[in-house]
Amino acid sequence: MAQDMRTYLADLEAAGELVRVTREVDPDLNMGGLAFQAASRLNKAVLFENISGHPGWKAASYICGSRSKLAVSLGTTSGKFLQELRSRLQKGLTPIRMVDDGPVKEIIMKGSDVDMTRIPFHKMADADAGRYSGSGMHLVKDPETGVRNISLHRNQLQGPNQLGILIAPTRHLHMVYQKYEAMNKPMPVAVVYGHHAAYYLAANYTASYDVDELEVAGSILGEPVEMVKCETIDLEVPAHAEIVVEAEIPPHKRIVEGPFTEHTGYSRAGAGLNPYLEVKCITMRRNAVYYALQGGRPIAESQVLDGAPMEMVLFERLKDVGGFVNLKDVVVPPYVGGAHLVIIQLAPRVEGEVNDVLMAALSSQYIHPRIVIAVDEDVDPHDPQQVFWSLSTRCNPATHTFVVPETKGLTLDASARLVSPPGVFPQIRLGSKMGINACKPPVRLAEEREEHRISVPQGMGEYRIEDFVT
Ligand SMILES: Cc1cc2nc3c(=O)[nH]c(=O)nc-3n(C[C@H](O)[C@H](O)[C@H](O)COP(=O)(O)O)c2cc1C
Ligand SMILES: [Mn+2]
Repeated sequence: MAQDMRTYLADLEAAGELVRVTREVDPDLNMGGLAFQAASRLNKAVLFENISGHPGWKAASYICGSRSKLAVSLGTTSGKFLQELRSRLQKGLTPIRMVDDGPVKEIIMKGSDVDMTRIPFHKMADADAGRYSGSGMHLVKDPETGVRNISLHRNQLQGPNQLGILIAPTRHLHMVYQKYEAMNKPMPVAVVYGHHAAYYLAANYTASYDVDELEVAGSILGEPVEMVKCETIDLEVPAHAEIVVEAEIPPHKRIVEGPFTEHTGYSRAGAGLNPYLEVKCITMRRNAVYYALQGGRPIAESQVLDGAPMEMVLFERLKDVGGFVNLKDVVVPPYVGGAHLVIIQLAPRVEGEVNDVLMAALSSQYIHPRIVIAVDEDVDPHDPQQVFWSLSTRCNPATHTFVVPETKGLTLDASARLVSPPGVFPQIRLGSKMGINACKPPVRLAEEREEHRISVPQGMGEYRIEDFVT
């Protein structure tokens, strides 16, 4: 049986990771805040079953909102999640399978029937311009090679058949759009709202430009993705998606989009004149469940979704720097906002090795990381307290840090200087990078390394306070 959003929701519920809300909620007033509380206070995903103004609709939030939930999607545990993801991807790509029909065609709306306002997009934060979606996987094809790409982009509800979009420069979608703009042709795009988490992991995995990310999705799913032809544009879409929106992005046309609260917690960066989608057709399942992904800090689903593939890709890259690195872990902390800060754990072997690894972490296919902290094998990179302790006791700022000025900045990084005209697409920022070595001296310098051994309170491990308290 094809794995889809419904099988994933059932698996989450069985694992105790999902709560249901039957009381009426309102997409403009409280859906965002309630979803956020379900995640932050209950650590649960939530299924809203009664949405004001949207009879018959259900919407799910935070289904990819923590490592333990993503682990459910791969049938594993949080601790084994990255290993499982890596082993599924190491099996290679899984070609798609074309089918003639699928559940996503149960309802088809074209022409004057198209009405995006029927889908319960919601206002996520106080600063937002209105209702948004963060769960749309944008599927496009390179006009020259036909290679498919999927990536998540925010969509502003701008009218019954118009959606705003933010396309950060250097994204694969931007490369494809630039090719269409050069031909002065509209870019066909199919947006998938709601599917199994494996699709979302594939959409956030930055594969090489020449890799079809639906074949990546198949490998993560462990079964070929079944695809059906679109009704109005020359693309194929996953047959078991909840909702598919068929659209075109016209060339060289812009409209004001935003503000919208991003994973940084800020809303202005990225907003301004941006491209938009003209919706041609909506196809969906009967009783479609909308994925009301919630943006903003401190637990942005985007941070969890972006973070997991990033940790895996960076681990693969860093372990081979200079031939071999005694690399223990790579952590994109879910609490920092925007994956701009990454912590790596290693036992350096020789002098200089840490800086080589830091540089590689700062210049991968991901542009997000701009501060990377290296800690040693006796410091838990998941524990902020231990990382801070390591920074304060092992990092001599004059000799253990470096800054690279003038590097590519992320569009959403408000701290990076905007070098293109304000509010004009594409927004180009100039940032910088910092590497911080909070490791012990390398293994080669045994004496100096020993000087940094962490002392243990006397008798720990042999005596238990419980046995002494009367
Ligand atoms: C929830 C979520 C929302 C996102 N929104 C945007 C967005 O609005 N614009 C953008 O350029 N990238 C956005 N991203 C990041 C890209 O989707 C992501 O980096 C993706 O891997 C890029 O695909 P590519 O490597 O094929 O270019 C978002 C990511 C997540 C998880
Ligand atoms: Mn891509």
